[in-house]
Amino acid sequence: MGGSLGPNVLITGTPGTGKTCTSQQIAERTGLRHINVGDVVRLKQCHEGRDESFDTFILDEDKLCDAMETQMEEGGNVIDFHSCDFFPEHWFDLILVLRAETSTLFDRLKARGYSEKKVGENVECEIMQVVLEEAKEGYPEEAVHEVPSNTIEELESNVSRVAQWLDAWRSNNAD
Ligand code: DAT
Repeated sequence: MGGSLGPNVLITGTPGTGKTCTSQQIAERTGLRHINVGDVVRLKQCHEGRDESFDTFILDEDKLCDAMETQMEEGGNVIDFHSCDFFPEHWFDLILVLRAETSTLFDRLKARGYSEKKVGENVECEIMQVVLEEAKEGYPEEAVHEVPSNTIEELESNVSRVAQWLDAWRSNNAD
């Protein structure tokens, strides 16, 4: 699959697991275009306001998919978002689900200035493997890879893994 500019890679995981950091490094290393979906939601107003009790945006999923569609169909993107069950399945060729240890995630989210409630909800989400289950339900088993993201070595290994996968994809799909 993939579009004229190559495949699309999704980097997903609970907030704080390292999606943005990992996606940025993948983009620098491979030339894939980084789409931070949270930024698209804010800039293109793909939401119906904020849910104050959860301190998050209420997503307008259809509007978000419309806003991303042209670039996704072209391919050649690395997408970073904490949820993936509403994207069209054919958009993604490879899905990495980043995982972090509870104490690591707790420290990162605290450092981000999240409220105790929001830190607790996200840590619980990680322990319950919510994002992993969502990815497994929505995408073919062989496309979904669960990887640890606690240390800089693991970050580098995850970036290299995507770069190697992409090299193989490019040579398999060369004219
Ligand atoms: P996300 O986009 O999933 O919310 P992020 O990329 O903003 O997460 O990372 C959160 C913080 O953790 C940020 O300060 C960078 C750091 N970090 C991310 N992945 C890491 C890793 N594998 N090792 C060490 N620090 C990491």
